[in-house]
Amino acid sequence: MNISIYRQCLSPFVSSVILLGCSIELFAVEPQLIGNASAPAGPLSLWYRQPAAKWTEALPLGNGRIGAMVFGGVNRERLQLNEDTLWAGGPYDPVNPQARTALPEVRQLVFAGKYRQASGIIRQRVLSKPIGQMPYETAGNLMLTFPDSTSVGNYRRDLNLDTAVSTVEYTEQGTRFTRQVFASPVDQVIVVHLTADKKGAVTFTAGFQTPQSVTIETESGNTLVMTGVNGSSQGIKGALKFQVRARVQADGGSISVTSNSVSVANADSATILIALATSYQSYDNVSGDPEKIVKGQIAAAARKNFDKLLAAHVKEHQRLFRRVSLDLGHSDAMQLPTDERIRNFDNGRDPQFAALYFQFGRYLLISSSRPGGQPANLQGLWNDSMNPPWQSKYTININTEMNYWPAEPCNLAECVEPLIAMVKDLSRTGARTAQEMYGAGGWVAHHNTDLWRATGPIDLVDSGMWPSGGAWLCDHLWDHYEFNPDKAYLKQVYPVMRGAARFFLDTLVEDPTNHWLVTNPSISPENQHPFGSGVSAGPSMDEEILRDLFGNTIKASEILDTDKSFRAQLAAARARLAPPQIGSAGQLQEWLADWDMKAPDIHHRHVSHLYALYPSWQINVFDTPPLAAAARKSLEIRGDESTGWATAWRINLWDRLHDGDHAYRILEFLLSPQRTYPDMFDAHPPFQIDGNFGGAAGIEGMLLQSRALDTEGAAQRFEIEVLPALPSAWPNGSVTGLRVQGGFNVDIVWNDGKLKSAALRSSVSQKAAVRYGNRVVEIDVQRDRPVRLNPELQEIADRK
Ligand code: FUC
Repeated sequence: MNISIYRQCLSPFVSSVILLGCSIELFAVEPQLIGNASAPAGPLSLWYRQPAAKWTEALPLGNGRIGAMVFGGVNRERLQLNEDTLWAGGPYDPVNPQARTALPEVRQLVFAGKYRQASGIIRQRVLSKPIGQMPYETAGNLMLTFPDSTSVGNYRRDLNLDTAVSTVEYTEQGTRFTRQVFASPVDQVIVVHLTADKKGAVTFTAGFQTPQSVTIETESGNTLVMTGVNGSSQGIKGALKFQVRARVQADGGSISVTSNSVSVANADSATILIALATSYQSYDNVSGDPEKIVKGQIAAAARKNFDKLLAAHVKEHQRLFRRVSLDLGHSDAMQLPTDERIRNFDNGRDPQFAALYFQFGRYLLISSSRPGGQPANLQGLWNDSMNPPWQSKYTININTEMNYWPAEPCNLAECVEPLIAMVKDLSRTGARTAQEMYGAGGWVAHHNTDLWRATGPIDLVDSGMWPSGGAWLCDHLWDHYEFNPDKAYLKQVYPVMRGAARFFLDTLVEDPTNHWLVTNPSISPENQHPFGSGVSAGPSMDEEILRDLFGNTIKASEILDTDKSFRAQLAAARARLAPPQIGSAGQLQEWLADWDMKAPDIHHRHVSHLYALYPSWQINVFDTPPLAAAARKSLEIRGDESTGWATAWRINLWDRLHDGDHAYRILEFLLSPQRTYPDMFDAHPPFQIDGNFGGAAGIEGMLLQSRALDTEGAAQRFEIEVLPALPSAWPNGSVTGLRVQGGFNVDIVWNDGKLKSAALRSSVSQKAAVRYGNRVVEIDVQRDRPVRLNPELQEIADRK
């Protein structure tokens, strides 16, 4: 720890700090809380009768780019701050130049069954340098210190998902204090508004505190300024400048400053505007001017009053959030604080809590992934550490994909834009990796990436040596087209899909036993087979991902009417991929050979080979019943309870098998204190946001699913299934505004566990097959004219 960091940790606002590693858990003395505050109005709030004692009790706010975790302390408020480009390091290229000669040797060893030896060579000569990627970092905290109170009444803090505002309220000696906080996507500032119901009652001191290496000063008699350089990691020097500014405004009373604090005394109300920026422009350009950016943002926001800032923020949030409503039933449990509802969810008497969890997932995506920003990372946007678990990076062997599972069906297509932008970046950095490591064309990304779009294999052989991360991400480029058909968009991303496919045409090799085309070397993400390693050729997941990548790229080229000969090459290679196989236990095989039951961990959290069942449709109950039965067997062998994200994946898989009650039992575990923290963040454990998103997708998949049917050439046809896996726990309910492939909007109402009505809307005239139970009906949907269907799937007359 250098001296400047040491100094910032000893700011006057910290009553106690652990100096080793500069941890900033605070032991502020909080007052006694008296009285039982009641639930806030409206069903879509998280709320508590006490401040957050831990980070996973604090409430997340974000505008897709900057965010805060609000603790809600009475004597001391902590707003933990993030900016989505504040990562360690700078532009770097991790490719190991020795890989090019090592890989042919590895391939031979794998085909000869010498897996341990192959692993040894990969470890020494193939893995990247450095062997890890860069961590996402906290910016630090804005601390607000209030005059000490010894007891307060009617304390409540909440997060309203419908307005994206967090509020803290309490009464002290007859005065009611209120604090509102939000992160505005319109004005690009975090706004804190402090009021009291008596004049002259607002008094506090604001100061920054951070584990970053920074200088802190005050400016213009009302503004705190923190300026710094990001951390270095694994020999990659910090190359980003950043600045955080907090401007304090007061109505009435007075403002004073010291060299590192701003104080407000006896004001009627106060507003703090917080802006954060770094010099990051792109993965290879760090020449931005953060000071200019934050100064401009604060100056523009300061020209608006609080009500205007709030109104613009709420309007923009609701534009996205209100597209979908979900009603799963109401009960008295809705009056309880959120932490109690998590403890009680498995008593089956709180159906609205599942709807709240679903909407919290949508809220988190809106708050952590907006156009122009970075995609949601392992913790979305929120992180209080300089080296968080798994560096809070982008793990693309499941976690990043899962973050975006709810996006399209839950009507948040815009939120996918940062992911699409990242995949475009990866197609550039990954082209270098393809060429230098493999001597191949196209592009490749292994199991992880970071802000700098590193694409080489990292960490351990059994996680890193996996070439299919970029290929899986391409599913999301294609899904975005299918859910929002727009040829101009498809034209833009087609070269990226083509490049991903090109890499595999250049690197697939023939498996000597069956003559299938397989990846080699590869792994089945993070699972070991029985021969002391994870390294193998053609693990099922790779073959499944490539079947989709090649199939989708062929379809895209047909729709765009381009690339005929490349399309023919893809079709020929696709026909030679290894087919799914059923093993001796009746399970879907995870590897080319029937190794599953002899693997060291048959309950492994990853269920990679079940990719074919979800998110893919290659295996499904309609077209491939024996394979669906084998996938079911594999799921039963793996078991229901796992880490947060792995539990959420299992819910989606049981949805696809049409077993809503089984999916629901797993949902009960996901929403229990074992997998859900008091602030409803998902517990891997530790906190990882993928489980929140996978859980939201799992709830959606109980109500609605859609798939592309096999069609020739450029034609496309979709089947929309309503209530495919409705659990008996939710006999009555309704949902509006969900989306399916083809670009339809769907509303559903059900009663006594049965469909009452379904409504379809589309912005273009088209046909769709609609399925409910065993009935499938072809429906003609005219542009912008909703079609309502009864339980027999007959049109209800009035076509307004
Ligand atoms: C994958 C998983 C781990 C964890 C990590 C971030 O490697 O296997 O469980 O979620 O990503």
